[in-house]
Amino acid sequence: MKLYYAPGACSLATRISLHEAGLAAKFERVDLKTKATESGANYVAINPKGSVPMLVLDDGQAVTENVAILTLVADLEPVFEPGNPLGRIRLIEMLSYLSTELHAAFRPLWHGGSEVEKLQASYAVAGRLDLLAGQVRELYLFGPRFTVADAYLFVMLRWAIRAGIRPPIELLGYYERVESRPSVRRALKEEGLSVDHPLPQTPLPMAS
Ligand SMILES: N[C@@H](CCC(=O)N[C@@H](CS)C(=O)NCC(=O)O)C(=O)O
Repeated sequence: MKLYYAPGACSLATRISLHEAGLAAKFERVDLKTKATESGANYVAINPKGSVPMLVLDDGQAVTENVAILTLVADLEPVFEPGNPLGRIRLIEMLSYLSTELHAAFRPLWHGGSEVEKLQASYAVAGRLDLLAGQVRELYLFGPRFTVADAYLFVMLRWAIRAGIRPPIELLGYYERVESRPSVRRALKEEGLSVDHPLPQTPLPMAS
């Protein structure tokens, strides 16, 4: 397998999940601005969407979209499946929320939104993190088992911290718990990312 990624981007969730699953893969960095890969290829010619992640399977089939890729990795490693009757469906439900509601809420922060749009986005992210904080059961989103959804939420929390959005208190311990997993440490190191992110103390300004 080969994962096309950008350091610290949402593709980090796939790298963490591959490591958790013990699945070997090659990794090719993509410059999201120039769309050049580290081997000098034009990424848009490889993936017309131009976004990461993209996972190329050993038979050459390419899979895009976080929800599909993370579900695929979970299918390859059954330990990821939440241990409840609707396990796989609950996992897809959570991945979909993370993708369409939380991940999407960040966009104005990264893509040149106005100050008002950025503040609105910060509140949207904070609200969605609050909702998710209520879903952490025991250690992780689905109880004692770490799943691909935790890998995705970890990356979103990392972004929130970088953007100065204070995560709900319940998610601070969760963040540190996930960050201390060997798969996560390894993935951060491989992407040249710091493990110690200071947690912001300043609340968001009041919305007008
Ligand atoms: N719909 C895609 C979106 C992935 C996405 O937003 N990737 C970002 C990095 S986190 C990206 O590649 N942005 C650059 C671009 O889309 O040109 C998915 O869920 O996988």
